[in-house]
Amino acid sequence: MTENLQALSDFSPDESVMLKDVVRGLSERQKSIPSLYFYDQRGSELFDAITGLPEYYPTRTEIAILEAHGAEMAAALGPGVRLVELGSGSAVKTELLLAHLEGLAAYVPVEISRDHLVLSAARIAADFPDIEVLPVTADFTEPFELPEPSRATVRRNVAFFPGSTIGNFPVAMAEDLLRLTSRQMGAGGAMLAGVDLKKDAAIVEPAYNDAAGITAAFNLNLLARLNRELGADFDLDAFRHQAVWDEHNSRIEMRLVSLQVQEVHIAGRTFHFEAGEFVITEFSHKYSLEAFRALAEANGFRVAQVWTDPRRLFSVQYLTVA
Ligand code: AVI
Repeated sequence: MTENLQALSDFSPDESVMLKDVVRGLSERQKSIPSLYFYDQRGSELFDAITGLPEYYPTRTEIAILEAHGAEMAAALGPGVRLVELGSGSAVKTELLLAHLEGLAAYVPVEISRDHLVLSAARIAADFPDIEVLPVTADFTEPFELPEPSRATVRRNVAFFPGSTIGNFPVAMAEDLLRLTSRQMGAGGAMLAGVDLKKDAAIVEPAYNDAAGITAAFNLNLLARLNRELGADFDLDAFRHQAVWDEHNSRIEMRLVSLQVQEVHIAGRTFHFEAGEFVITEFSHKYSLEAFRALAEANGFRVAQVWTDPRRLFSVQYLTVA
């Protein structure tokens, strides 16, 4: 282990939470499964493959914005920052930002999955030997304690939340997360967030219905995971991936559609599916700049600066605690 990397204490998230979440979601009239369960080992690999697809514009566009404006972002953040990354799966983006930040007090990646966290924290610590890396295993939608750096003084806390993961939260949960994060970062704090922008359905829909079928495999992998980890008996050939643009709610809705009348069993419970009935597996909200400003400003932040690409597909937004 490198000297600048703090060891992690043991933390095992409650496995029965997944069973509870899945049973609750499948018991509703409109069945759903929380999208956070996409990301087992295979799901994370498939998501990585998605980010390189020709139709999937968000990742490469956000990286281009960080490449073009990373120095301005670092200047806005200033020295003495404790940079708290919410979710730590975004290697390239983090490195692009860290490369510009001078006098960082500490880098604090926060992740629920210990395995992901150990790998990403070790990589950053090795690539940036001068940065103190203080990983935290926690669910960042709940309050958690910020670790203190041993060598530097913290002048301000800044949350880094790239990837438009905020778009995967239902709006009420995005509001809760913004409020909680503004409180956690505290007075003088800020947040640098990647936010996918509202655009023509002709661009958004293909990003979630790629020709190579990787997003379909990513969606169906959720059922394979439930079979393996919860002993469910989903027939993967009896469901199909669907992703539709919902203009009214300005979001992509990912679904798994039942191809026939069928029953699925999980932990002694039976779930009935009609032919054509679907399970919602993910929302991916796309915000206009005005809509995101209203969301941020009603929930503890002020939009201080926004960077976008020339086609205005994606944005990186610097929000200061109000
Ligand atoms: C992680 N998240 C921002 C992705 C998105 O675009 O909403 C997840 C994803 N789902 C299907 N493709 C990618």
